[in-house]
Amino acid sequence: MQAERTGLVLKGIGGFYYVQDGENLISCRARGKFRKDRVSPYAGDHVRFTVDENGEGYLAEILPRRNFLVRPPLANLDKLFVISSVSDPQPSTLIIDKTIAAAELKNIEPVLVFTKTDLEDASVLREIYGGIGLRTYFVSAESSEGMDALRAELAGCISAFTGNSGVGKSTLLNRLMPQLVLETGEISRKLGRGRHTTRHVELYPVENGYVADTPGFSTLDIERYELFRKEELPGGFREFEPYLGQCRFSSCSHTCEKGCAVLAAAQAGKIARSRLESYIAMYNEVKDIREWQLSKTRNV
Ligand SMILES: Nc1nc2c(ncn2[C@@H]2O[C@H](COP(=O)(O)OP(=O)(O)O)[C@@H](O)[C@H]2O)c(=O)[nH]1
Ligand SMILES: [Mg+2]
Ligand SMILES: [Zn+2]
Repeated sequence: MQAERTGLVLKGIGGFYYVQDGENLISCRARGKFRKDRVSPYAGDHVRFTVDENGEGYLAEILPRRNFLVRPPLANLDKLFVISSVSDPQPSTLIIDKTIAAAELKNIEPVLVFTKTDLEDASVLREIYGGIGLRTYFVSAESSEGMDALRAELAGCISAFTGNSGVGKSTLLNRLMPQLVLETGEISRKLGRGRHTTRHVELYPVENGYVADTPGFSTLDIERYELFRKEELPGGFREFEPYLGQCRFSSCSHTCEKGCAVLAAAQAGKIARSRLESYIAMYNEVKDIREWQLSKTRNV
């Protein structure tokens, strides 16, 4: 038995976890201890492991996580790329805003990507998302607009792409990593199995970092598993920050109250109407959530 080493889990399939250790990718089994503790190693986990005399690896411990997502199962993300197409399918600002908020509240930096700019004018989206304090990219795999900037954004980070089926995630990943050949919409339609893609999450090396492909997961999965407390919800909307604490009532929910500085800012055009609408819709969804319902998806 060799000494314990540490490495990064890139994927888990069929009971094996593939751990990057310098140049090597070592397949490891999880010991019974993990099942007993009901923790599963996720892609993105830093783990301690040993390798026996036959070269078989065993996971010994998952090191503390900085953050994690439940669906898709990923740990220690630096950035969550929230991907929507400007058209085909039409974007939903509510889903975009929920996903941004989920990332913010987990201390994962959200990065916005709008794809298929060759299909439709994106000026409305530029107006809404240009002013919220997040890095935003408009890209097209057809015209190659924005591809170099996007590649630079991935450098040195562990990132995940999220977005609904058909927005162009796999197409983007294939373009960003020419050595990769992921199945895209066109091919899966031809094979008639678009809806039956596997659900294994894998980190791929890119630009001195890693990016996760999350086939079979959609932004809706993140939304469903990441519940918020109503008090923390404003933290999911960066552009509200200057106005928080300025409302007449300290208990202001920023949904309807007199003297609300957030509502006044929206009225004055300093906060986009669709962003405020998303906030209010989310507030109404979470205001009756109980503490026990939250505990399952908390980081700590
Ligand atoms: N016009 C246009 N179509 C695109 C672009 N990117 C992807 N597509 C098409 O959109 C469809 C879905 O792409 P895919 O990468 O499979 O989406 P995913 O489900 O998010 O992985 C495919 O038919 C792609 O060819 C783009 O920039 N412009
Ligand atoms: Mg795909
Ligand atoms: Zn208020």
